[in-house]
Amino acid sequence: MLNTILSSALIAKMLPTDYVGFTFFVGCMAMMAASAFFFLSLNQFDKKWRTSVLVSGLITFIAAVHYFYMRDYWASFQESPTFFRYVDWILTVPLMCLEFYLILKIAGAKKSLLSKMIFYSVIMLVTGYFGEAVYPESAQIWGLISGIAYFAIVYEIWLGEASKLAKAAGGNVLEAHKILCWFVLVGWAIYPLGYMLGTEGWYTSMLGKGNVDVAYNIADAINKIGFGLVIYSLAVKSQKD
Ligand SMILES: *C/C=C(C)/C=C/C=C(C)/C=C/C1=C(C)CCCC1(C)C
Repeated sequence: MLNTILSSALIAKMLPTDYVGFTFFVGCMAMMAASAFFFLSLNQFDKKWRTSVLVSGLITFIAAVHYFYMRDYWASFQESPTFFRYVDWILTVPLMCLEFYLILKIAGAKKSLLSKMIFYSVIMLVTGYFGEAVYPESAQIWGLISGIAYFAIVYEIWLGEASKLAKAAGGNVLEAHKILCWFVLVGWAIYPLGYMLGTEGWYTSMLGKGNVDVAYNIADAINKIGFGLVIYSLAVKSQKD
């Protein structure tokens, strides 16, 4: 009786050698701390920048909640929490597109730019989910479609409409936009790498198998918190001028 109660305890056991579980745990704390930081800083900004910093906080907060679920899921089943992972992404990646739109609004960014970027990111994530969770036997095809959508986002911000708006805005906005572009090109590239470690395809003989969750957890910490900090410092700098 006592055993049953204990084994269905609220907190799952974590072994000291469970390094994947460790990255989930650190992920929870980092996302939570970052959210507190962004939310508590809101008062120092005027209306124009408050929304952007608020969105940074929402991104890390949504991730924090998902990390609590994912940490527990991993600890209970020693299995990738793919479903929670993609729910997290489908909520947070569009919010990251919104960040681009919000900072470029002063240069006249239109809603259509936002819709276009959200559209690409939904394609990228839905096809990625199909390859990882629904049709793993054709993971490479789904991964390819997802990768094309990813490059559409990269194109948009580096060379497309978004980059032109950033140049028109100039100053701090242009500088922040450039850093965010690097996040998307380099930081986001960790995700397809993680996907290739966790699925079967032409790349398997080259890369071997690895733990997807470690890759995704590291990428999330870099991209969600780092991205938010770029927005935060843009707001701080712009407020001074
Ligand atoms: C906070 C979460 C972020 C920024 C998640 C980003 C996710 C990606 C850029 C995922 C990309 C993928 C590919 C480009 C191909 C393989 C499938 C995905 C979904 C892992």
